[in-house]
Amino acid sequence: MNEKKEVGEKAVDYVEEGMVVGLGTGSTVFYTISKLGNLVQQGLSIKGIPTSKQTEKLAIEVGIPLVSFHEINQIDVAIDGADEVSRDLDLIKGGGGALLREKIIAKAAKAFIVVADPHKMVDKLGSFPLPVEVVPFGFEMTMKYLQELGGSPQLRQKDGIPFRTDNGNYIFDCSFPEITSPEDLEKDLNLIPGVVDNGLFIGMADKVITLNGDKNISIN
Ligand code: ABF
Repeated sequence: MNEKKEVGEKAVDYVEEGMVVGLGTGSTVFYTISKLGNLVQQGLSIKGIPTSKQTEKLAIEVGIPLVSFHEINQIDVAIDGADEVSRDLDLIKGGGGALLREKIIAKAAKAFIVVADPHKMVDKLGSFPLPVEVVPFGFEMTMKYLQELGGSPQLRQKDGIPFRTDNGNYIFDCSFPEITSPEDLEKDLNLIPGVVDNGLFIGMADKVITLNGDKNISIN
């Protein structure tokens, strides 16, 4: 079985009858959502709240009933992928461009479970360029402020034009020579006018499902 499928499907063990489930975005949680769809067909009653339009479409395809924030008081569990996972279970997310909705949903969830193939596990965050979502207005200035924080921002492009998130914003993929304090960097970035949010998820993950050196499921 492929690694993403193995860890993605394992996450359904944490979903119980009647739960509201935050549905992440990406190629690993794809398997979680697909398996949840099978379980729904077999009679499991859950409601999903998607982190992106792409996931909304997938959830509808596999038959998971969806809800919006105005219909719920809380999310029982959110399940999502990551681009990097540190030993402290801090994360870089946003490679797929859905970081803002992912963070809103992870924050609102009683439990936040990350599904990550073993290549995502790192000693220290920062090899993966940090995605930073910015409003288009004045993005040239926002870029300068990102540089002043030590970053090398690249405006994400798709088909030769700036990539737009589901919220209509741009993404800077921002390399830092070293991320010494992810907590401080997350806050400093979000203090820049024009920055909507960034892909550092610090102290948010309750559990990470991955594979260990022997390629067995490992729950951290
Ligand atoms: C998502 O998972 C995003 O934040 C991230 O970009 C993506 C990457 O993971 P995968 O390898 O599962 O596609 O949550």
